[in-house]
Amino acid sequence: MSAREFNFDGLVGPTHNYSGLSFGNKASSANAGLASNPRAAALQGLAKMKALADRGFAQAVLPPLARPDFALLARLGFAGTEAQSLGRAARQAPALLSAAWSASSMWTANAATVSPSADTADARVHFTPANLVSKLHRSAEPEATGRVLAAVFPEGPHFAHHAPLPASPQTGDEGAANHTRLCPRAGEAGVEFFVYGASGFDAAAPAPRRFPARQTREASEAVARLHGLDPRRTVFAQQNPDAIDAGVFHNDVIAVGSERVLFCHEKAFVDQAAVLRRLREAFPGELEVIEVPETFVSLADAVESYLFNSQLLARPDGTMMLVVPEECRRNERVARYLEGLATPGGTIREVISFELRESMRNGGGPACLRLRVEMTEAESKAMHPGVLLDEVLYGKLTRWVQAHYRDRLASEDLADPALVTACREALDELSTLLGLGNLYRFQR
Ligand code: SUG
Repeated sequence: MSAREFNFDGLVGPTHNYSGLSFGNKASSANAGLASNPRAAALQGLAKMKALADRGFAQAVLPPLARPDFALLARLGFAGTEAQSLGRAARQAPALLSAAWSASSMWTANAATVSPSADTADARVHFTPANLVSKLHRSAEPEATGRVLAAVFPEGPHFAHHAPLPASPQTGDEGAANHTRLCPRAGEAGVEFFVYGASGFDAAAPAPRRFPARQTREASEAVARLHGLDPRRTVFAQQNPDAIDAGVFHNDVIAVGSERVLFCHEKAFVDQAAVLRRLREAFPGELEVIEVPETFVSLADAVESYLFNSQLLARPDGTMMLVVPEECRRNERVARYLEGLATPGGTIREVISFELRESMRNGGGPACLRLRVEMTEAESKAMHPGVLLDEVLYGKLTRWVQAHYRDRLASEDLADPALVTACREALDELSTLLGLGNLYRFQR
């Protein structure tokens, strides 16, 4: 059956800020305390969406979650009026306050794991929101994310929604950032490739020493079971612990795959040759692997440039395009590698870059900002159409950002009740603009 990949980009929320909340994510730590520019961040994300939509790719948008998360603050002992809760948290535990304000839902690659109907036992598209237990600010996302996904993809004959996995470190799940789907062509059955950082139970298994592994093997296996995947076409592999220790906190910082192509660093996986052999055996057809050697691009360069956090997109004529962040042009070795990559007869024919500096400073590149959902025509007709990005929606969202977003946000702003009001007004208008009704709790 024919199908199409849709990219659902997270719209950057009005509270985008740099709070250094993600130990193990080097950009997040390095930029902690910097003033952010939420307006520029949102416009940069929208410009990428628009450019890809203009090139004929199916592009949609997912709304940000409402922040600050007062329920999180209350659970942490900051009760009282909203102003009191903000004030107390600012004085007593600024890191917890930042967590409640984080706009991290923008990185929709972590929203959920999605399996297309061509791979699942009941021929429905399956969604499991990631529990994101590894970081407090991210662990506050899954429930609301599940509501957004259910509003966009109504449960029924086409879409199936699961609850996030139990919120324990042994079942830590980071969603599509640690999951790659490969297939001969959109719509055909493929291989689902799950990459975990450590085992939740096996203390003797290899594990990173410096930075945490966020995804466990047990979580990946649970998602595969829930989605009804065929074990013969499901491959599990462990991420190289040295890569995690070099700052590769998600697999999508070291590998990206699309259709019949896997683009990865040579140090992405434990026992990489065996992993690639298993993938080739499971793949229904000829899998092409572009493996980048350390001598061309070191792990450090991969983390600095986010070369592999690119979007590998199959163009309508079947050739591939790579969407990279501008940082790849700024890194001399990566820029040189990319010059040789796109050739007229080659697999990747074109490389285009985008300025996503605001998101990149928190460790979020082009691939982090999008959740891929492959849908047949019938499935795409069953989804909520209001989030599909066309010229008109792009214009509306751009004007909405310009009207509501600040161009500077610093840590002292997070105690300001006026920012709460401004965010609610913005999101209230957004839910109408996207036709999503009363999506947010504060609207009820
Ligand atoms: O979870 N950064 C995010 C970046 C997520 C990137 N996503 C993928 N690779 N798919 C994270 O570490 C930083 C927030 C702060 O420090 O304020 C943050 O959450």
